[in-house]
Amino acid sequence: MALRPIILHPDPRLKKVCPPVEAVTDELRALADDMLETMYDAPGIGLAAPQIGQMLRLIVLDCVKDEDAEPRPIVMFNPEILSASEETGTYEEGCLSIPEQFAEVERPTEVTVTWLDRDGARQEEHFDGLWATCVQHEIDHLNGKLFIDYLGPMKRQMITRKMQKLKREKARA
Ligand code: K1U
Ligand code: ZN
Repeated sequence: MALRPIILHPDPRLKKVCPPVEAVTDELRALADDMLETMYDAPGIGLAAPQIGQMLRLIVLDCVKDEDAEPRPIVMFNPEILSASEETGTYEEGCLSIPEQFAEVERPTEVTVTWLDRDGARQEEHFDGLWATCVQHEIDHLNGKLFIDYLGPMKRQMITRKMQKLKREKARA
């Protein structure tokens, strides 16, 4: 297993729609393991393949925040939202590709998602709370959408400018 560098916004790879995975192979299972390791190391509660420059529909998540509770890593190939609640809620979201920036985003509070698991078997599950927010955030990454795309143009531009500055500073260091 290996840690993968996380791509920072702005980057054209974070704006692309990713194609589906055709088959779940050993190589893709190894990639998913690297993504989980990278997510836990960050630390984060989710990670999408394009965030490490892999342009395919793969996300990982584990929204168990209590350090004393059992972790619940989930690997989803080709995840799809089957239904979303009419009820919406706001959560202050962050993103590993936009470090130290947070903003309230409104999304459905509950979603039902289907995906292929690491054995290539079809799964379906209903998510609420932070799990629902996180899985929607990660699926957005597969469609080239970032949480800042839900904000007004002024806020989005302010965050993008901060990130451009951060990337310039990192490139000089
Ligand atoms: O996709 C990503 O960039 C990961 C992102 C997921 C996410 C966070 C908040 C709302 C929706 C989706 C993160 O994990 S940011 C880091 C974070 O939220 C966190 C880190 C450590 C402990 C708890 C949360
Ligand atoms: Zn993100």
